[in-house]
Amino acid sequence: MADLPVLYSFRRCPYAIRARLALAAAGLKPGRDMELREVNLKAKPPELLAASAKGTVPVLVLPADGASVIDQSLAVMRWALERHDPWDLLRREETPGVGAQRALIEALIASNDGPFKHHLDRFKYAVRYPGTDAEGHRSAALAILRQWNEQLPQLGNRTSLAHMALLPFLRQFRLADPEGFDGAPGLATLQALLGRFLASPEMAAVMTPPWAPRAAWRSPGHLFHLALAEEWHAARRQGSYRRSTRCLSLEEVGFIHASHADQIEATHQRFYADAREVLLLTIDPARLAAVGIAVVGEPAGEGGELFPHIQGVLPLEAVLSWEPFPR
Ligand SMILES: N[C@@H](CCC(=O)N[C@@H](CS)C(=O)NCC(=O)O)C(=O)O
Repeated sequence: MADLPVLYSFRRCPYAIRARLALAAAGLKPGRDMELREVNLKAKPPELLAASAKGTVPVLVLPADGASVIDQSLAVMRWALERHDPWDLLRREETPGVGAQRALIEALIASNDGPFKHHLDRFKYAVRYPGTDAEGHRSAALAILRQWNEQLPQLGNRTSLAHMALLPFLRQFRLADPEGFDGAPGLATLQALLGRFLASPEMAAVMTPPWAPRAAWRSPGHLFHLALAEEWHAARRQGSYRRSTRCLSLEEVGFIHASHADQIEATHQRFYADAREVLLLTIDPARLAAVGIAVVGEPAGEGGELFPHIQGVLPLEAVLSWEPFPR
């Protein structure tokens, strides 16, 4: 897949959903037309950060195009639809009144990405905004939705860029309080539209593999360590992790065993297959280097394959995330 575009995505992110909807509408397929890398936002791959330092998804890297990078969801949508737009989502066909439709599409997207998103975040994630008036933000969001309820029908019965750009955010709003949304007065058109969108094959397609793999892509730029869950949780309480591998400590071995992305499964099979609760730790080698801990590639096992060996105590802050393994 060396020369294919790479899409960094996150299954539930509304920005990534809208990008995937447009890419799919343009007839593109993961595996065939692009490599899709599902991102764990707690352990962002260094390749993503090298392409776009702001570290948000979606990001589309176009290797055939001098490795140019598109790191805004709307720009990814337009890139896809400018290639192929079978439903005229961009409203490029010159039909009567289409100029007004294009202007309305822009206005709706600006309303979503600006004020609606602002109120959505403060209503849905109120705990992240201490002292916020969640109910006030919900009311403000509902006032915007009542405008959309009148405006979206002006785009006719056909789906447009605005539908794809807005509905993933409306989905999020509804998820925060489904009964509240479904029962809100003055939103009948929007409620029906969202219902159809959520049940649509287009939406189902981009929420399941291959558009939305359940497992995050494992970067060759990260290191991985399999740990017994109880030992990792004890380490978190104590402040540092000092196990080398199963049944052996750092003090006994002299280093901590680790794996590259493509070595995890075999390591698990060899040493942890019968263990009850195993966690896969994702480690940032840059954070090890920052505190002076070296990683040395050394041969292990019969084949002499090189494995990364961590030369010291594993600091908790170098562990970006942990998850049950196997999933
Ligand atoms: N303006 C960007 C916003 C994308 C964005 O904020 N995505 C969120 C996920 S929904 C993200 O990646 N956040 C980074 C993080 O959580 O660390 C776009 O349209 O692509």
